[in-house]
Amino acid sequence: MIFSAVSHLQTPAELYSINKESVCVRIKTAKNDVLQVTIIHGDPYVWEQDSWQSSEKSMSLAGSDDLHDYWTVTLQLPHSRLRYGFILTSTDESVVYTERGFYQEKPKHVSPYFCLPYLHENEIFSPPSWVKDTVWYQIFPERFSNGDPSINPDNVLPWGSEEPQVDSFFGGDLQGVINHLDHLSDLGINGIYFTPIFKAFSNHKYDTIDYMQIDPQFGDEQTLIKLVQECHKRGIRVMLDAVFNHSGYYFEPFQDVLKNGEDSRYRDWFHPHAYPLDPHAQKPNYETFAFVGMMPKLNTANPEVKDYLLQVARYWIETFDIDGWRLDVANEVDHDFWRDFRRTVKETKEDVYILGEIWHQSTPWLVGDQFDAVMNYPLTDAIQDFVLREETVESFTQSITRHLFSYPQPVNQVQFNLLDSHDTARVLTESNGNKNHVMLQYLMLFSFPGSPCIYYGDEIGMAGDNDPGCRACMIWDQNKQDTELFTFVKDLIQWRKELPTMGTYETIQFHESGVDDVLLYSTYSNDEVLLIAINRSQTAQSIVLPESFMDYTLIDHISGETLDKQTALEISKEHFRLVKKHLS
Ligand code: ARE
Repeated sequence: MIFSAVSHLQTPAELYSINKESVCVRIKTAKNDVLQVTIIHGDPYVWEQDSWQSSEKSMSLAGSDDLHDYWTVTLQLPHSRLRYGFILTSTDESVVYTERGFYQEKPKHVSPYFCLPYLHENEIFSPPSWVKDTVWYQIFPERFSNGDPSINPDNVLPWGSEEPQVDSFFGGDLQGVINHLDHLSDLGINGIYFTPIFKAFSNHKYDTIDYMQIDPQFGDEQTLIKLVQECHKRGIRVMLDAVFNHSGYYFEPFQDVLKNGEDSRYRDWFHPHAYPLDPHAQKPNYETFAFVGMMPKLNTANPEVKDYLLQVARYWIETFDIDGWRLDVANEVDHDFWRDFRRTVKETKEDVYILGEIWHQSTPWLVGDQFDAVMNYPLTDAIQDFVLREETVESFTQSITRHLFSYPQPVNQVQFNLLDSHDTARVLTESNGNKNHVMLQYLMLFSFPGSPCIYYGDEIGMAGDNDPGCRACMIWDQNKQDTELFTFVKDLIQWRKELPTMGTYETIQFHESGVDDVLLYSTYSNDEVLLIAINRSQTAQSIVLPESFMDYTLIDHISGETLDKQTALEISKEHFRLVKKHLS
């Protein structure tokens, strides 16, 4: 047995509570090295004479990546506490693995075993329950629709008249969103993520001037109240974008420091290195977002700054009843600030969704005291690597397994999943215009755990290179919209609502398809099972069904066709199959 690969460090992904009465325990071993893992478990205080009383339960092999097998088990905890260890069995030996290393026999005393001292309800990761049933739509307000020309910015361009530049203005506003809510309802989305709407200098509004005012080019407080009301009437939740890592250049406190230098009462709201501040230097003499002098980094550890920003966070919830905050550059703000942010926001409205913008592995922010989720760009990359970049099925399943097992399943189920955004090229452009590949990516996005997001215009086939190309005006001329793609995305959203095995399931299992270009996986929710086959190739493929699906009546979810105990599955070129196991 390869002892060095055996690992259980009680990380959040290896020991997490599902509710007050049960926990999930995971352990990883070298790939194909261990035949069986059994967990030894019991209440730390149940002894007889000097011997700890424990039980044993088999663990399941839940997945494998290129290096490890992942074993998992769920335990019920009568008294919210637990001691546990593992019996590892390979072909030629069996050992006991505990917090103090390996033993040949089960230690009689409780002290070497791993310990979960007490499971506190207020320490259980508990995202808002509505998120896993939400399909998001991201709107860049300046480019969705111009509903009120009376508030156009001075240098506004005719709608869609030219490719967007970094400083273009086309007059998109909140009234324009209200005017098109039926398009969103028809699509079936039930959440909108708005990039910033507060008063700022640029067209993207990430350079805030006033955190307490809606940008006049987008509308006023009454318009936002009406927008949120109209969304809520349609069962659509509303999430705004909080830019707390930095302010804009024209933010009054920063202007004061520019003017008064170290005599300014706001100098500790920022991170100056020298005076006078020089915003136009190649590398400014104060902390900024990236090296952008127009985006001075806020000192969120300063109690005055924290109080101010927490007041902002509370104000937009209390006044406009918003349902979520997306947190810009979230990984560069201190954890202590985010802990206080969560307390403040959840006190104001307990089921607000807190979404951090982090592009990498984010466990330190997802342990229940800060964010509910992050923007799941690693999933975006994995999906594109398989569909667009010829990554092998084996390599894809290994990387996605590693990613999914790096988080507790409750975290995976509320991650914000996306194919693109205002910070990336659009999915159709990334797919070199291949609409079938776009559809396959959307199917994967909608069939993995998490809450999927559609970037405005993708549903009608808009293309666009990376920022600013991906921020073109929404196309409202139906003759220029890809209605076939719209219908497909609409169907996907409907299937997701119909099938608990799309997105909100407990487990996912990958199968050998036997064909290099076909990805085959199944998802399990209670007693429902869904098999998903994705063929990225230019030719129709026939795959042998997994053993566990043979001798069963299967139903094609799209055609309704009954597949009577057959052993193979046909998949058209660049297409997919959704097949349900008929268990009754
Ligand atoms: C402007 C230009 C860009 C240029 C950039 C250089 O438009 O073409 O590349 O300046 O700094 C906002 C505007 C942008 C603007 C930017 C700076 O929307 O148009 O770009 O301000 O003025 C990293 C961060 C991530 C950040 C991206 C942009 O981790 O937080 O960079 N995203 C947020 C917002 C942006 C916003 C800002 C931050 C600033 O979503 O819209 O930009 O408030 C890899 C890395 C990521 C990196 C990512 C993208 O994957 O892992 O860390 O994200 O690439 O670069």
